[in-house]
Amino acid sequence: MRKPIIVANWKMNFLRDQADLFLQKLLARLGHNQTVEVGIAAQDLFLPDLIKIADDSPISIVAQNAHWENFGAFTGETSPKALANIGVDYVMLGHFERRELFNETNSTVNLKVRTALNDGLDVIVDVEEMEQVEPVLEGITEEQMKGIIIGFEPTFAIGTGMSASTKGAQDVAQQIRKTVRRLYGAPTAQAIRILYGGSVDRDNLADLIAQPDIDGSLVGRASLDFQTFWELVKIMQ
Ligand code: G2H
Repeated sequence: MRKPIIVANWKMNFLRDQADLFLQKLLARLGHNQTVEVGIAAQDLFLPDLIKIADDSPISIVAQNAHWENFGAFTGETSPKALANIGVDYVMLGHFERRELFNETNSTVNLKVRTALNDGLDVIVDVEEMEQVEPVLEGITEEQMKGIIIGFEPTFAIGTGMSASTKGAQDVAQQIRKTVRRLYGAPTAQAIRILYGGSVDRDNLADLIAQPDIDGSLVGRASLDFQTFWELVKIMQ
């Protein structure tokens, strides 16, 4: 049984007080509900505050990126070991915007995935197409796959208001699961969580998460308004 998960990808939005208040409100509503995992992917600056606020709650705190080295002369970068050290739960790697705007490739994403897992961070690794799954997982062991969630975000749906069709999203999620089965065997394929992202909103979430191979969602724009995001969490419950 795979636990559903919804992740708010705030991208580079909010100021500190807004981020803190959002999470406080979310905690107050969510209580200790454990039927759905809720993740907040925030910019690095906000993470220490959010970790403190989410302490001892079912909310997971997610970084939006990290480097593939832990220490060294990499001005402006964030160390995955430092993220693990402050108590971050997951790091999201390979998001389309990282690939498109910051020249990340399957091979740099793969390096980052390997380092993050070695540092004890769980990873949400994003792909825009099926073909990216194998290269970003290269060298990851069956045991390490327990720390991986795969996010599928088709390029045309990212921030456009045009989600993939329910059937289209399910078809790709099923293909991804088949690829994981071929690479790691049936138990890993059965256990891994696959998320859909790309213009998820109140109108499409229920149908998407009803699909057998979609275990949750990554939500960008619709996660910036508290009430809207809360309604999405309720749909997931
Ligand atoms: C895709 C998604 C969140 P949005 O990037 O990861 O954003 O919901 O705005 O399409």
